[in-house]
Amino acid sequence: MSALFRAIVPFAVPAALLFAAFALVFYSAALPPTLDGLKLYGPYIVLVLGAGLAIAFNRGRTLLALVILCGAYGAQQLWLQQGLATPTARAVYVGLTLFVPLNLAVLAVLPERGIFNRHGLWRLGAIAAQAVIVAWVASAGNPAIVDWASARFFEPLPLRAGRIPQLGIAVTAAGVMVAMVAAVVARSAISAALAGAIIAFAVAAHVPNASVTFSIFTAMAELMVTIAVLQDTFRMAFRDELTGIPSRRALNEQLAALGARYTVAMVDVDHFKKFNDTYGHDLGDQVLKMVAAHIAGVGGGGKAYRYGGEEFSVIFPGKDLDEALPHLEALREEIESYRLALRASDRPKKAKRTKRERGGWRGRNAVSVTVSIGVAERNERLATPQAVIEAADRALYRAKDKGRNRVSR
Ligand code: GH3
Ligand code: MG
Ligand code: MG
Repeated sequence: MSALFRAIVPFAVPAALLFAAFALVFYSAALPPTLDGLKLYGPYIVLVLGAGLAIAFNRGRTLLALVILCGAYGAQQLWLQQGLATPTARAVYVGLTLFVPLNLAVLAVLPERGIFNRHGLWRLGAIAAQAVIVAWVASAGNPAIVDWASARFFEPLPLRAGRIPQLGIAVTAAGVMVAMVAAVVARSAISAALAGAIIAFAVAAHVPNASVTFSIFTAMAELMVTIAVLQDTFRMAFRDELTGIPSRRALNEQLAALGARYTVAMVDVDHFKKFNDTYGHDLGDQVLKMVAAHIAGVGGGGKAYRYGGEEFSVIFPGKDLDEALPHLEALREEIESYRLALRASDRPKKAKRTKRERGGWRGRNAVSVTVSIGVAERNERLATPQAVIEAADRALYRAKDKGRNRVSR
């Protein structure tokens, strides 16, 4: 349930803005005439807002998506208002319906590489090259390419009413899928926004000569990628990048909001320095992800945070120590019995066998780790979150002293 919820969350804003776009178009005639300028200049206004934000946060993909969407709107204003009767208009239209969804989908899977560097320049150059190709096809008056690109490849498709060529529909559908998968896999708001932007652009392109509709839908698409900057920035601030669980900053906010009864556990991976030395930092990272996933799944309403390095915190709001203990004990056992499979390249060279390995503690093709846990609850003596954390830390040291792989209070 919560996994499904997490997968859906990034799509909430694009879905709401799509809905808003339909509502705005539906009621646009009823809007006061003083808003007419807004209807036609919306995409330019959002471009300025969004580009400012994208530059301030160094978000190259957002800036390029804004350029693409606003450029498409500019092209609509220049060439498509009179419909698709002329060869130029048809060439521009076919170019837009192919290249806009294609590029937005590509941006959804590309890594973020910032703006003012050679990556940004290359990406901008690739987009400009496509614009040049469309301009060349349009001005050379070569209808053969346009005819081919807008051909009806698949006759029985019941899409006669639409103007978007079948090739464009195929690119749109594939682009939406690709962007959605990227959004779910990377839990990325910008990829989700790009999926929404492809859909919004398809609606706009469906009515190429209806300027207000085109304007509203492209402006909403721009708004999607702009808001995604804020969502992704928020996520970066409050989620730990490696493990994907909430970060120290989120922990501090949670601590400040706690009531009079809660329990704090500090979890520390045992002998982790040695693990890194034996298996390398990359496998160490993988183990940290695995450990974090287990801690995040702890029962009893415990909330997991990466405190730093190989240390994690679990907060049990409203629970006392005795209520939290069984869940922490279960967590410790779960991590102890979990085996992480090794690829051949991860296996240690023969010289680097550790003592624990020889003791049969690890299998040959799998590794495992243990954790020590210190627990403390709030009471009259430990009245502040800071004091409770320190007490949990002291309990953690006792767990280490007693031989590790245990829960101490
Ligand atoms: P102990 O059982 O006493 O906790 O021993 P330890 O080796 O785990 O303790 P120590 O705090 O000395 O070592 C922590 C190690 O965790 C040091 C560092 O190499 C490793 N570490 C911290 N953060 C990361 C990380 O993000 N990735 C990886 N791979 N290792 C990390
Ligand atoms: Mg440590
Ligand atoms: Mg440790």
